[in-house]
Amino acid sequence: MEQLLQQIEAYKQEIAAIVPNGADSLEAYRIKFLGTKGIVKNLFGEMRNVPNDKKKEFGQILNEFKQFAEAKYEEWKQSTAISHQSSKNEIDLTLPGNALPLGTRHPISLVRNEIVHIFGRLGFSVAEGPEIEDDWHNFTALNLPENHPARDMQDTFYINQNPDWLLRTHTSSVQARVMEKQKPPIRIICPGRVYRNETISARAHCFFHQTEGLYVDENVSFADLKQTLYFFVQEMFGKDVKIRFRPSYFPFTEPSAEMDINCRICGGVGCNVCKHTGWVEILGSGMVHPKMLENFGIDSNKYTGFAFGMGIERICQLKYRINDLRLYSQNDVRFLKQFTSAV
Ligand code: 2U9
Repeated sequence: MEQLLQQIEAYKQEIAAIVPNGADSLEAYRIKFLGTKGIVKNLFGEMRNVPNDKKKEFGQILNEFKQFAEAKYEEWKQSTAISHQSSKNEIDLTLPGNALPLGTRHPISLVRNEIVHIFGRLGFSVAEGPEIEDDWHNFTALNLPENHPARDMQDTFYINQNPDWLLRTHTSSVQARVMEKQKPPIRIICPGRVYRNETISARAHCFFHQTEGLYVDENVSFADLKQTLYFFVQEMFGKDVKIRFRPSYFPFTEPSAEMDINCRICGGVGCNVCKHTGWVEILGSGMVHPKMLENFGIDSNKYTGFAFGMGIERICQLKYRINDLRLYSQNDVRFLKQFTSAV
């Protein structure tokens, strides 16, 4: 009995001296003192050698020792958990950073910005106007007579509450608003969204984007128009681009011309985009109709001007080979993330 008590005292001192130092030695401690073949279990086994009259006293001493050994185990376990937690919270500066998913600009925005940039270098500034327009700015002021097919309900979205209001069918209405307020020289481009009552398909959509341009000053000639648009396509598609003009008709310009470039998709050999002609139409243009200048109080004997209009989706199609108009508005990330640019 005396020997056992001395032994217990020695174990107690051993336990008290322990400084908790990690999960591995904690487990070794548990096995040594509290395991199924551990010291506490063995000491309880010694009960059978203790005289009956001392059994109760020895039992109490053993229980106290067991609690002492278990308390050390709990204390150790807790300090290990805390140090594990704090090491988890430390920032490891050697780890690679988390990549932030960066968005990309929409291809329509990219091409719009590029158009603005190119014409900006020629002194054109951007003018904007409302998408909900009145009949005067969208049609009447622009020489589009009462019975013009574009005014038809089939082609134009009218606003129910007021038959004079509509969703603009072109950004020419912005030019009209500028001509109303500003005297020449006028040198503007008008990029923006326009609406037409079309059934959505690969080749048609109920909204699309345009950039129109207007230059009114003294001595503006058709040669200026040609050179300006030639500069534009060279900047947009490369110096090797070829152009051709075909006579056309627009109510707001006289004479009018459509401009083609040699097909950027097939290089002129012939493909679906150029309908096997080697040429694709990219814009309409012309000298501002004198009647139009007079409509806005500009002296057509003193001033002349040129104007043009193009669909941004069309330029996008040729630049990025996008053959379905619906892709522009579906917002499929697999489509959108392919486009990157500096502007
Ligand atoms: C004013 C004076 C002149 C704008 C012009 C075009 C030719 C033209 C279309 C091409 C394809 C638009 O995207 S499209 O459908 N545009 O062909 N637009 S001249 O002329 C104007 C406009 C306003 C006051």
